[in-house]
Amino acid sequence: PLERQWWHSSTVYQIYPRSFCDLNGDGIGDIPGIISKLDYIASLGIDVIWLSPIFKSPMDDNGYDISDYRDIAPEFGTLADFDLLVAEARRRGIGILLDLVVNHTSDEHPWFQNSRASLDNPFRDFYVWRKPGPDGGPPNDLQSTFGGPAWTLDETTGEYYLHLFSRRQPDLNWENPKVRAEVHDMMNWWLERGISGFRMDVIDYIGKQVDQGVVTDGAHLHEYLQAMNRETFGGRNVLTVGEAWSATPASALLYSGRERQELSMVFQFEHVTRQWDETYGKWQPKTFDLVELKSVLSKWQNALADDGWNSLFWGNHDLPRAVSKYGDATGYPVESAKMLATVLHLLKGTPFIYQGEEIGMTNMPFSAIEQYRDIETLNMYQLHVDAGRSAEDFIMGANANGRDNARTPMQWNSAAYGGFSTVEPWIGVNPNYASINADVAMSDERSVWNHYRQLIALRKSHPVIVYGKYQSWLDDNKDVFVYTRRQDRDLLVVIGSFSAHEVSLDVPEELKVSGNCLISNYQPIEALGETVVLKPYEAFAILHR
Ligand code: TEU
Ligand code: CA
Repeated sequence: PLERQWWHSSTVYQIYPRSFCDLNGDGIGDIPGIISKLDYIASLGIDVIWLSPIFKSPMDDNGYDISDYRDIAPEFGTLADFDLLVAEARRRGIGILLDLVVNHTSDEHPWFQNSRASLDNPFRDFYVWRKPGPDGGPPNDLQSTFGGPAWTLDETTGEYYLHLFSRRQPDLNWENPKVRAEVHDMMNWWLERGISGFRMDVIDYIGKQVDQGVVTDGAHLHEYLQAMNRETFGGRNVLTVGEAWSATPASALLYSGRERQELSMVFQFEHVTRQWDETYGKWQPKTFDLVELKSVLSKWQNALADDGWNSLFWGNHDLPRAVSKYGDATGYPVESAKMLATVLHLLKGTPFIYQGEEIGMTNMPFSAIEQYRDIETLNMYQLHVDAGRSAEDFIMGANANGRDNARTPMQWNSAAYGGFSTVEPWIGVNPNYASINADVAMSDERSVWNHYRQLIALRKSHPVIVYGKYQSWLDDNKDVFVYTRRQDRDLLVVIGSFSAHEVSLDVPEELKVSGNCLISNYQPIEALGETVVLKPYEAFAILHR
């Protein structure tokens, strides 16, 4: 039987602190800025905030390279600011998730400074060191996600160290029980400060078996997660979500199965990677295919129907803006953003909203590589150009799928820099800030923001949305997503058109029902007959009892 958890009916809001709100006028978002926007977040109905990393860091990867796990990056504020944020959020019924980045640290972390100092330093085995290969080169051909070999030679000791991300993000050696103990200790230190859980960065990597070339789903991965659960958050009623790009429905059940004592849920990315080119990955976007997207979403809904739990998201700080990726940011920005919200938030699972998604923020039309900030984009640009690919082609790919699309400053109002800061921010502001911003959104009851607010409230008032059995319909229809949720006498029919044209839909016999229209992005529809003609990106949900 499914034991009910508080986070089953919660909605999580992800903040990328660097780009959320700058209160001290240095062009970089900060914690006092977040505190100043808690009423905005609370009025949306949010239950939990996930903060991308706020810890001390040289910011090589904007904080995903941590040099001190127990202090706040000065550009974001102080520990006192953080404690105030936790208290002020709790006062509004909002919990704080921290981003646990423990597959690797920054190369400026004292552990690594020690580890690289000498072969016999006590911290040597906190990281993954190997002798050069027979040709004097890297020990094996593991590659970094950010381009190039995953090994860098350290002159001092003449050995290579592993970094599956940037060379300034050395991988911790999780086979070392001292590493695991230090991580557990640090996690408890933060749990004692009143946080509500963790988002766990590339957690599928921590069981890596380097000499076998195994990076994800290593032999000890779930053993480490069960130990982490036992030693830290297990006894507390907190939320844990593991980022696992490698997750499959089968492995997701290992991470989030109710009897597993591991995590609450994982972020899986199959709906993202299916849209990537086999050779160039995300830098060569494929044309959008709704039938494929629906089949992936249905697969995951069905796989975790009776055990485990899904996370639901379109975007995050690594992904392009939802309305640009899956909707129609030029033709029907408001209708398609609302449609995307509707079809995602009425699925079974916990929805995650990425900052700005709730006001329909769009991708950023950068035209030159100099405007980009993301280390992944800059590294891959260099590799593509060195390999003879045209800069224009790469920029087109970065415009479509680059991570900086999600990292332009949050748009608060029509003042300079979108009200994010009083000075030129660390990255360009989207030129559409005067029309797409929180002020405009909150004052317009037909706004994307209000549509999200309604969806978040619906989840709290209708158990069929939280626990209803999912069934997809018309799977081969290339324009429309149709699914139902069923619980006791409640039948929820959800329909969303992904087309910019009018679409006539033949309604399946079982769905010819009438009821209460819970939400719609045009006029409410209360009954379904033989056919229904859907306007561009029309979406609605009918609750039939
Ligand atoms: O991302 C994991 C990760 O692999 C992504 O970088 C993804 O593969 C890539 O963006 C797709 O092109 C996590 C964090 O979310 C990301 O921001 C960090 O850069 C990365 O780990 C390293 O900590
Ligand atoms: Ca600031």
